[in-house]
Amino acid sequence: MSGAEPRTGHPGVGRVLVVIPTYNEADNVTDIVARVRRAAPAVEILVADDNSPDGTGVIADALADTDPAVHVLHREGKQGLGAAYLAGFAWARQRGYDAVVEMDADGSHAPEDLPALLAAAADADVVIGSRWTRGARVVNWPLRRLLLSRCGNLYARLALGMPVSDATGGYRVYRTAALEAIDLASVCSQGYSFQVELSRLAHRAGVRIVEVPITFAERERGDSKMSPLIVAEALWRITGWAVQDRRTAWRRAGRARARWP
Ligand SMILES: Nc1nc2c(ncn2[C@@H]2O[C@H](COP(=O)(O)OP(=O)(O)OP(=O)(O)O)[C@@H](O)[C@H]2O)c(=O)[nH]1
Ligand SMILES: [Mg+2]
Repeated sequence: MSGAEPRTGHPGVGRVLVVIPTYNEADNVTDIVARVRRAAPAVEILVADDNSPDGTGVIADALADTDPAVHVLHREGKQGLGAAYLAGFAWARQRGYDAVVEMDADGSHAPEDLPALLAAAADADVVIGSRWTRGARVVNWPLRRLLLSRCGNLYARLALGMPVSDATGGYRVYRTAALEAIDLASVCSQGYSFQVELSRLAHRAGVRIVEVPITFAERERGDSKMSPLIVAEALWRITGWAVQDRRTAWRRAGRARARWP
């Protein structure tokens, strides 16, 4: 791991760290790092690798050796996307970054969209790169993935009452000050539901959430880590939070009624 160097950062946002979680992304990591560096030269990158058997971490180390804006966080083993992001957020907060970006390594989140997300972050606490807002495009996704994402987002929005079109999307900017307002210690998700859980916590914390349209493309190289287990986790966690929210609302309503003579 190399240390963070003092930099001026991105105008209006400050020092930005793009956290890229990786597991077996040897075919993608070099390209994604180069694209981020080209698209947003003022930001830094942290590759959070879960000891990928395909040597992704070794490739990332070589990139960090030649570029002081690239850092690597080596983790012991595969612990899920959520855990990798939480470790990346903690790394950024310990080093005084002003904002962190979530970005997949597989090219689905175009680094070329990053300047638009960062521009929106100048007036927001959380920016979500949305696939389901006007102006967004989804390229080469099979119908079953489109349906899964649309239905998952509809369910999350209705069940949790969040005014967010892409609560499962994983291309985001968080101001670190907003992360302080979110109870990260309570986060329990590992897969997709991590994004929904953070959307919910941000919404409940009352921070400013803005959505920006992105062009989302299916990965071209490497294997997806998506699994039925990850979908199942999202489904039961969202349902659990919805039940919990309604119970809390009923209890509050009950207490308010009891106060009336
Ligand atoms: N560090 C770490 N990264 C992970 C883990 N699981 C997935 N990732 C990374 O998280 C990002 C998203 O994973 P993907 O496999 O692309 O999952 P997805 O985008 O939901 O699925 P596809 O759309 O099919 O690609 C990629 O950069 C992965 O390498 C994990 O357990 N640990
Ligand atoms: Mg992907």
